[in-house]
Amino acid sequence: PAIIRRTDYRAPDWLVPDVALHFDLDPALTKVRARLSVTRNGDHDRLLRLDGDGLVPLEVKVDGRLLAQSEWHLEAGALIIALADVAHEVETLVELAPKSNSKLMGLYASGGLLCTQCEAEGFRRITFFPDRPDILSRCRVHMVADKARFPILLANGDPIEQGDEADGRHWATWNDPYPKPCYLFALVAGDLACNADHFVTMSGRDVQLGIWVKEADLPRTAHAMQALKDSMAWDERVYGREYDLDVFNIVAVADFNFGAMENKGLNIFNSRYILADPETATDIDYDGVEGVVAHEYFHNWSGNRVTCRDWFQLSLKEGFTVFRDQNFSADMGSHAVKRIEDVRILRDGQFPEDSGPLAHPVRPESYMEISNFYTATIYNKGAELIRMMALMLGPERFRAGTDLYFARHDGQAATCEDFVRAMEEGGEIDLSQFRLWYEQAGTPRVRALLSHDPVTRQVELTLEQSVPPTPGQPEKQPMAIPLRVALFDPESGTHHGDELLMLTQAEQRFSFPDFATAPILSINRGFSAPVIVDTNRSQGDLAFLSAHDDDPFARYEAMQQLMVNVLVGRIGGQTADEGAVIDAIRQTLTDPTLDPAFVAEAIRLPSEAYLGDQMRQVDPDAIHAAREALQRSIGAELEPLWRDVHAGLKANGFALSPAAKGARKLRNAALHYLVASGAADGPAIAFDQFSSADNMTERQAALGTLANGVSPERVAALDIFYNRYSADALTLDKWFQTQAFAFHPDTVDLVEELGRHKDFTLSNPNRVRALYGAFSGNQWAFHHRSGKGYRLVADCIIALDGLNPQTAARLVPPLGRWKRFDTERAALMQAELRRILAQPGLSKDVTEQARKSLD
Ligand code: B3K
Ligand code: ZN
Repeated sequence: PAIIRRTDYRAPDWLVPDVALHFDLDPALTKVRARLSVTRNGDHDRLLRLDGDGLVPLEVKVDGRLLAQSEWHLEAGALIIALADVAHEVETLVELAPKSNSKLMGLYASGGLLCTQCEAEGFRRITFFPDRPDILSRCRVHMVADKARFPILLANGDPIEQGDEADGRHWATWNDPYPKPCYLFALVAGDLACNADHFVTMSGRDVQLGIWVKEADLPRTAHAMQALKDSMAWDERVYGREYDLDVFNIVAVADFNFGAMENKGLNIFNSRYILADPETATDIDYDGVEGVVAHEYFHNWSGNRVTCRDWFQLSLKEGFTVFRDQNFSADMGSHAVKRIEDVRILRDGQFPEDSGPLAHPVRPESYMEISNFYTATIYNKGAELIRMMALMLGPERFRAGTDLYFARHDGQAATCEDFVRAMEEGGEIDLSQFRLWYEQAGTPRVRALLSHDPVTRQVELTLEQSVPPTPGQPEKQPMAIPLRVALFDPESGTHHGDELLMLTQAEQRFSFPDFATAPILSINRGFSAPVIVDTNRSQGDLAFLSAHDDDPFARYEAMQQLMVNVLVGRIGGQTADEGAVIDAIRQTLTDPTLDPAFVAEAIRLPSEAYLGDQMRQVDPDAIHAAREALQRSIGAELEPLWRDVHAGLKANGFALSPAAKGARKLRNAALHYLVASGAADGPAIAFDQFSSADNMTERQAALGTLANGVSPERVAALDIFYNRYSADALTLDKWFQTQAFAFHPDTVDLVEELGRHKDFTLSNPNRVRALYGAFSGNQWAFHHRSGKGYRLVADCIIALDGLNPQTAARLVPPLGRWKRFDTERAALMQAELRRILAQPGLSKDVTEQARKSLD
């Protein structure tokens, strides 16, 4: 397969200012007629090339004249036509079979619906078109379908007209007045019910809102609707961005490759990010709905009004939009807890990517298959880049920068460079060196050494940075790293202000005058830069910060570092003292000033994967054993406290307030430690919570806790859960996922069995992710020394590749971590990658990921 390079970008030869699409919809056979007005872009004599993927032109017309077969040809799926003048009308007719489209790209069928997914390159599976994001077209869509099976017909923009035909069919026409790239095209046809509401925008326009789902799911749409209205108001207030059409529709579908899609005026969602009620959704699910609804809504400006020039600029819309949704969610709940959660996601998902064979810059230089670049680096590291700029600029100047960006590029296909330039000009700052963040892959490491001279009373902070080599980038330049720092007086427990230091050189010293005693360093407060910081702080310093730091992230971080030090020490065979960890947890648990949601985060042990990431060679068994042992000690030493917390936080009835969510989070953490303590009544207490809970947050936490053990309650709870929810796909996913995540000695065998369960299917991406995606994130089980875990995942990738290559490719990266493991495991992982690559007819998606993973 060909490699596409960023520097090969060329402006399009032909533009398509207008397009009219006519769909004759049927799951078995859909006819698509497309009429494109095309105009020559510049003075050249190049042919018109319309991308196509698996399409056969049944008719090709130019300016109304039917072309002979000799007047066009196909080249790698694309339709090539010679045109004489500067403007023409080109018409094509193709046929599609949506019900046999298992890739879920283009037009496909899901649970009786017909729907589309075009980003990145799905539109070429619907009709011949120059499928690149820098071609913006006004689009009109006419749909005809059987009225009984498809009573609702939706597309982008505003509805114009509808009517019935004599034969039981009906039609609808939609028009989108905003020129847009074809990846934002969407249509939906089906038997859908609507949660209808409205929103009055800041200039007083009334927008009709609709969330479309299967009738039975209507009661589960209230949270999504509230999130939508909150997002609309937030974007007006915080960024001055108003919605621009008369209607905004969201449709939930069960089979979806991704979380959701921001199609103009018609967002299409994976149903797991729309449907929520206390019976089936956890608090994390509720937050996911709120965050993804906001994310897709925010794309209307950061993505749709201003789109991307080419796919190398993907983070222009994704990094910025993630940053926007993170801040929205923080405003809806707790800033402190949201920041901790986001950093955890970054460390668990992006840091490993950045240190492995698939590492790539936030603005990549090349790709084989763009679907493989919807990564944590583009999304989450990209958001951190925006966050650093916002921090360096401050709120007013950052807003001046975004105002300039939106004003200057509205209606355009822009680049990351355009964004940075708008920040520079609007925010009056020089970002020359900062641009390296877009170019250099790899997580920078900062070494921070603090020294104090009692005679001169000077404190000196020495900062050294290095960026590790990554594929294709052996040498790195020093980055511009904004670090928020404070120096604490150990006596009083206070500090003199918080400073933003700019580390711009490989090594730099900062002096602070007038300290009678050596202060304690609090650094990278708020996680101001996405870097790894090594310090010379003692366990005592960390214990101090875990009790006194007034920056919640830094306080959490001190506690985590305290735990990491003990665990990494023990994994390395040292007898590291766990007393400091237990004391810090006791102190945190009994501090009445702290938000329970923060406490729950702070007392949680670092994940096995995060611990693995701290080691040169990952030893999954030693990590598991050390972490379990520490958990048991914490549980046993503080058992009475866990009992109190667990009993004391039992709520009297369900509420979704931040306080109620925080209480559930801490209560679940207490249950977890209580069971981990080995107390004889642990499983019974968990089972009682499982049975009596009036919400999924407590029910699933109890189930997860039981699933880790081998008690009789485990079996009972899993059976009860299955019987209660087997008819509800989203909730049944939790049953698969809980078992795949479980720290149970037989997880590998259980996952193998679950892969053969009658409710398991490769055709639903959520189900695949619930079983194999979760399993490959379970370090201890996946890396079982037998290699069976690797084989199971590779078998799944091979089986899924023929159906849905995009989802198959997302399962490859865990197999690519082999360099970090012992030679036996590494050999087993490489062997599975080779076995995958040896499959005949392997997709471009999996080929790219597996090849790079072997390097
Ligand atoms: N923009 C979509 C991504 C769809 C990717 C498909 N390969 C979702 C989002 O980021 O909002
Ligand atoms: Zn997005």
